[in-house]
Amino acid sequence: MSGVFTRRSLLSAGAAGAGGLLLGGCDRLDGDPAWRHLLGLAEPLHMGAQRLLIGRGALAPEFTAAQLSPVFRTNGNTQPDTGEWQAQAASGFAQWRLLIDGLVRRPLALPLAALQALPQRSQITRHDCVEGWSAIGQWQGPRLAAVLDMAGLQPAARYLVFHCADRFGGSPYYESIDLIDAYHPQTILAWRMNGAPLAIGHGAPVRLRVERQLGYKHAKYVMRIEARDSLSGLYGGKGGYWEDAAGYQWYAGI
Ligand SMILES: Nc1nc2c(c(=O)[nH]1)N[C@H]1C(S)=C(S)[C@@H](COP(=O)(O)O)O[C@H]1N2
Ligand SMILES: [Mo]
Repeated sequence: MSGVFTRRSLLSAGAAGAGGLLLGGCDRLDGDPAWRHLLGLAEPLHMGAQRLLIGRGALAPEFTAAQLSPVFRTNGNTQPDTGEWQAQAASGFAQWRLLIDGLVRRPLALPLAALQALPQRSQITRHDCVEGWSAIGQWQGPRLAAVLDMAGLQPAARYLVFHCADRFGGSPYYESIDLIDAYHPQTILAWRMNGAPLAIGHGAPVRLRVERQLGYKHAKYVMRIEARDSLSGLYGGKGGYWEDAAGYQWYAGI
């Protein structure tokens, strides 16, 4: 996690590596995005460090059915209190629609059946909550990428915001990710968990699984996915409920 690498240790590691590179020609170093990052020219350290050292495209570990946790606890809100979601739950989510809007060419309102009809991905992964617990579960759903391709992102789109049905003290839960995580192969809109439709407590009818990040990024009760060019001006401006409310890091890569 973020505490492992300091700017100082990265700079010295980079300097050591640079010695070898320099032998091969310093022009190569100048254009190297990783090196530009170490010089402080690129994005914030934590996110850049992950991309540099292990790659943001790397897969999260997957497990076997024998390794599934016997109990996968619920956390945070376990039942939205908004009337719209409650009415939809009462009718088995028959009227539920996932809205895809913002910077897309074709705004969509997808019923659950449309998500179920897309090619499915199933993965057994470990969920890590910052509060200090982990659990291994199986998740199934279409890749977020498939839904984004249906809607067609506009060129200015940089972030996907997940608007949820639940609130804490009147503030809606929301989360956001960038396009690297949105198109990551393990980023799915999960409607099944452990071989059964997603339970209410785990985010029915659909939740985000963004397996390379901590638990709070995995938005439950997703109602709307909004493509944006910036996160500023949205609620507290930090890109997520816990980021705004408690200073959690927006990029929660593990
Ligand atoms: N909409 C919404 N999504 C949420 C939360 C929440 O309270 N509301 N809690 C987050 C946190 S902190 C964790 S650890 C996981 C918990 O998921 P689970 O209830 O399936 O264990 O959901 C995340 N996504
Ligand atoms: Mo969490």
